[in-house]
Amino acid sequence: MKLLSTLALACAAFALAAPAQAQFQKPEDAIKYRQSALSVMGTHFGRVGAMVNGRVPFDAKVAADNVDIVAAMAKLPWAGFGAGTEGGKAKPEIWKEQAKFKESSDNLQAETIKLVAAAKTGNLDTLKAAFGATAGTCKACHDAFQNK
Ligand code: ASC
Repeated sequence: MKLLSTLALACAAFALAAPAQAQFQKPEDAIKYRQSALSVMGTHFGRVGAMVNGRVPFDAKVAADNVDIVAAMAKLPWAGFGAGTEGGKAKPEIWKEQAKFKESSDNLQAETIKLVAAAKTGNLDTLKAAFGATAGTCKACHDAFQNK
């Protein structure tokens, strides 16, 4: 029993210490994971965009629910860009300019936190401004790090 719990603790410690890419069995799994998170994020950001751009009526509750998902998704893709996971639409610069890439992902996450706060106000103009700022971080990162 003591041996088992020691083993369990050792496994847990290893899992916590393991680098992010070790969470994926194959590079393709990491690529699929980051593309999936970005795709879900884009879907829900797009639903907010439709309201912000007047293509669908503004509904504050729907907007708030969607930006919550955007903010949650914004945390995820980065673990899927570990060493040896080059591919997809990712430019090699991601691995050559890691500090800049990290800064880009941090910018997005910071803006999505503001976006969540903006959606909670229920004010469309406030939401519009935060949506634009968030979209700016998407674009900046795509311009620098995504092959078209
Ligand atoms: C979106 C989406 C993106 C960003 C980007 C902003 O809705 O899917 O990748 O906005 O187009 O420029």
